[in-house]
Amino acid sequence: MSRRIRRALVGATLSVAATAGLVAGTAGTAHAAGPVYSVQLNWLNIADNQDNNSVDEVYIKVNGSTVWGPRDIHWNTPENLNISLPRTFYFDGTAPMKIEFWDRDPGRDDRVGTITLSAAAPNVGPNAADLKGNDGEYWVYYTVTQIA
Ligand SMILES: [Ca+2]
Ligand SMILES: [Ca+2]
Repeated sequence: MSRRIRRALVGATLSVAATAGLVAGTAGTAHAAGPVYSVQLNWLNIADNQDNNSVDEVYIKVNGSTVWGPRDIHWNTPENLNISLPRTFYFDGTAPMKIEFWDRDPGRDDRVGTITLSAAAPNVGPNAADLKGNDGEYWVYYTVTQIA
C-alpha cells in the first residue's frame, strides 16, 4: 500500500471517527476524542549498544505491534527512520501511544526504552529522547503534529 493511499485511508477513518464523536456528543452519550496528533519517527542513533559487540538488532513496537526491524544498527551510525520507516502514527485523547525500542537476542530480548505520548503530554514539535535501559542508550528523534 502506498503512503498516499494509507494516509487517505487513515484520514477517512479519522473523519468517520470524528463524525461519530460529534453525533455521539450531540446525543449526549459520549465524549469526542478531542485533539488528534500524528507522530513521525525521524532518526535513531545508538549512543551505547545494549549488546557487547557494537551492533544491536533493533526493532520498534508501537502499541504492542512491531512496526520496524529487527535491523542491525551499529554504534553511532544514525539510522534515518524518515526513509526506512515511512509511516505516520496517530493518537488522540482516548489512549496513550507507546513506542518501544528493543534489541533482539537469541534468547530473551532487551527493551532499551519507551516513549509514551498522550493528549495530556503530546510533546508537539520536534523531540529528542534519550532512552536508557538494560545497559543500552538510544537517542531517538521524532516529531509530533496536532492535526485535528
Ligand atoms: Ca541484547
Ligand atoms: Ca541483540
